[in-house]
Amino acid sequence: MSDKKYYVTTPIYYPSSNLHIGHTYCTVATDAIARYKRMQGYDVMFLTGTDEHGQKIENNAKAAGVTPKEFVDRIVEGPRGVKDLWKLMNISYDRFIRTTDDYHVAAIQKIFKEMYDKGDIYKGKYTGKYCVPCESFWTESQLVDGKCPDCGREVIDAEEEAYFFRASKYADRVRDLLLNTDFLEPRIRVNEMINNFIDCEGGLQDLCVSRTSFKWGVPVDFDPGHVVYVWLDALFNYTTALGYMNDKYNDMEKFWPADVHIVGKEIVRFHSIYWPAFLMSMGAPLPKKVYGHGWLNFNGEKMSKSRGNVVDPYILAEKFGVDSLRFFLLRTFPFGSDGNFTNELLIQTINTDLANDLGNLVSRTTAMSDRYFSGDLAQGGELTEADGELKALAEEVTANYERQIDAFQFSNALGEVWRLISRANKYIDENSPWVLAKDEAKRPRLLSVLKNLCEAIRVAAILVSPVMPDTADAIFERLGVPAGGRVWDAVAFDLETEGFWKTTSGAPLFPRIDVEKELASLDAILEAEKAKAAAPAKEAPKAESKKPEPAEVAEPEHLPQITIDDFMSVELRAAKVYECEPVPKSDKLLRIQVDLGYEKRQIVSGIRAWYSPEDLIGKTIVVVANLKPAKLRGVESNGMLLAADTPEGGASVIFLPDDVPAGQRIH
Ligand code: ME8
Repeated sequence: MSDKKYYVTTPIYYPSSNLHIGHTYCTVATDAIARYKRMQGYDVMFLTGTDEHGQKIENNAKAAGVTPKEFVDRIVEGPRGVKDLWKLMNISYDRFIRTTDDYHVAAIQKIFKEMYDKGDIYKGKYTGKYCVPCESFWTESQLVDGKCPDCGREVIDAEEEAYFFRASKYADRVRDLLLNTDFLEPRIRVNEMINNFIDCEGGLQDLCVSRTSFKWGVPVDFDPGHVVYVWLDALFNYTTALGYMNDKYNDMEKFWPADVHIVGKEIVRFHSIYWPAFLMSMGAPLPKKVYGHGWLNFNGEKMSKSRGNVVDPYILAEKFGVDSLRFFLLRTFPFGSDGNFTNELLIQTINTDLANDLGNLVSRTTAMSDRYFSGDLAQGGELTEADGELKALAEEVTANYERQIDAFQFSNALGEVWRLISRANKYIDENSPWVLAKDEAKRPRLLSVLKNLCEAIRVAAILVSPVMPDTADAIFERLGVPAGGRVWDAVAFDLETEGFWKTTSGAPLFPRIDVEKELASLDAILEAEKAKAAAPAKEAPKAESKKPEPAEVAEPEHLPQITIDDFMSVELRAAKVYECEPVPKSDKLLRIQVDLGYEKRQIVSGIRAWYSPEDLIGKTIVVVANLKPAKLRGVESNGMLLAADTPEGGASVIFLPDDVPAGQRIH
């Protein structure tokens, strides 16, 4: 095992609702770092997870009529939940921590007690302004226009008996850490932290680290009624997940201190001031670095559920491909600054950088290799001096790329790779292989031109592999690069390698996107979200205007009220039935094969008494697409079809008009 170790983390996200493109951005960036370090031979620990306690989760669970644990379980483990999203996005995390995990809870209790015993946590009274969504207390002077300085939302007055962490005691050491080391990057965030929180009026304030106003947290075991403040609970995840103060893992010695915590700029305060102070209190080593990345806005506005402008990574990844989305996020936005996400930009980037530049380079090269050499470039060739330029550029690009990724500048690093790709495209035009091909005497030269191109593409594929792992593999396959040529050790441009270049051509790696069509489709989705967000909760119809219910209809069940978000978490889709048959040995069940447009599914439904397969085949039905798979009579069912109860106790399947395309969302 390598003695080069690397420990990298994402924030642990709140599973208070489904994650969006902002969370995906941070996680994809962290994944690229982890993959890059693994590629360079490091033994990597990549940690992500969820921050599951706190008032917001308690409130949301209550509104949904479930326990907080049921609520977070659904968002973390359920269909299209956090773990599903990371699987879809090809996130190679090594460990996933949930702060409700027993070992973490027990460790937090020990940590809290130890800080209390040494006098760094003491009991007092808190009066202040509290932002519920951010779980943050603020002093009057910290508010901006009377609102939460982090998120701009309303704050409420709050007073409670509480435990405090003596942050003031560590102010000098934290200032020194921020000012005199590279602990916090980008550097521009340092002054902001020092001026606003350490050298501000009154200095660094002690931090309130317990709550009594709600229950959903780690209980302070020596003082019932108090729960540990969610940020103290959350920050220690980075160490408990390695085994700190618990026996579940034993990796502290190996991986702590962390090499870098990747976090969004709004939580830099917690990570660069309180986190080191907590660790100083516990006498534990400090992480080497905190990197505060910028925010993604959408069409110039902050993304927010209530504006209905939250970008859903699922929709984009399914439409345009996981690697394209990963690439777009890291190529487009300089990591330390804010960025403006637009669908136009996404589609343009895919069409230009991926379809035109990279995709075309691979297609042209493999097509010519096919045409002129039946895909076999292994033997022969004739180099000229001009080829040295491509090699020199590849070397320069590789060195710059490494420097940029080491500084978390993904956009610049990819920009470097695209210099090589553009140069290779130009090299094709300069060397005009189609002209060389007309002259038998120039075949050795033609072969070398194609080899040069393959080699430039191979180097580029290694460099893009942390960002687009599947694409890199697909390219290696097309070029016939053996395993030994796909690794960092082989990144040097070298035409002498043996056994390379049995190429195959295939469908374009990145089909061009029809801009108008896809923009219209994304706009329609956005408009629907906005309309939903803007729609006031529908008033119950007035008693006098209410139509009399038909006598046969049962009394409503008076289920708990749900929010629009709850309803939106049920994914209803149009599905085309293309096969249907009775489930053997069951007189109730039909096995129905449906096409959801983006995938095919089997569902099992107990409607055989009222429908024969012929009644359904070719029809468009409504399916709950994100229902947990279940087995009915041993047959797997991946979803449920919608049907109305009939007065006779039967079922009347809901059919949609035939022209509704498969996979359309229904709400
Ligand atoms: O803050 N643009 O969790 P969280 C870019 N549980 N990044 C964004 C973003 C956006 N619009 N929105 C979110 C918490 N992020 C705490 C963390 S860590 C010990 C506890 C990313 O669910 C960004 O990385 O609010 C941000 O810091 C993180 O998600 C916040 O996620």
